[in-house]
Amino acid sequence: MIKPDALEANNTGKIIDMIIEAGFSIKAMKLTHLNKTEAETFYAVHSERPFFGELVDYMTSGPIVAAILEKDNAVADFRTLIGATDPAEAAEGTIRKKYAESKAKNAVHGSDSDENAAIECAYHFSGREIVG
Ligand code: IDP
Ligand code: MG
Repeated sequence: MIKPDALEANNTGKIIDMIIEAGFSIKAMKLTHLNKTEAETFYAVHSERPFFGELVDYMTSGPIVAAILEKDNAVADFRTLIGATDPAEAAEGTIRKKYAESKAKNAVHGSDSDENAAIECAYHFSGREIVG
């Protein structure tokens, strides 16, 4: 996902360019606006964390772009491309180093495992058959 802060700052196109330049192919993409229930469901794994309310408020504060990306070693390579959760700790040249506002408003989401990627893809694009 490209998160609300990045859309608000008009960084969507630059972030998509970086994703394509890094060798990912876009298999599906949409602009959407999560409601509270959707954000709570998507981030249910974090429901006990102290920042959960802040995270849900932020993720519902504006539109997002959801995408399904394909690449060999996609999960690990995408996390390398986006950088650490906190932009202050993200490596130079990463998406979060360039475009994240803060540890909370950090421009992009990446799945943390192949299993969760499949769940998250289905969450955003349910009913759509993902080929290849
Ligand atoms: P990740 O996005 O790098 O995988 P996670 O630890 O899975 O990081 O956290 C999910 C999201 O929750 C982060 O991307 C960020 O938006 C938010 N978040 C994580 N830690 C904090 C925090 O300490 N304060 C506020 N928001 C946070
Ligand atoms: Mg995570």
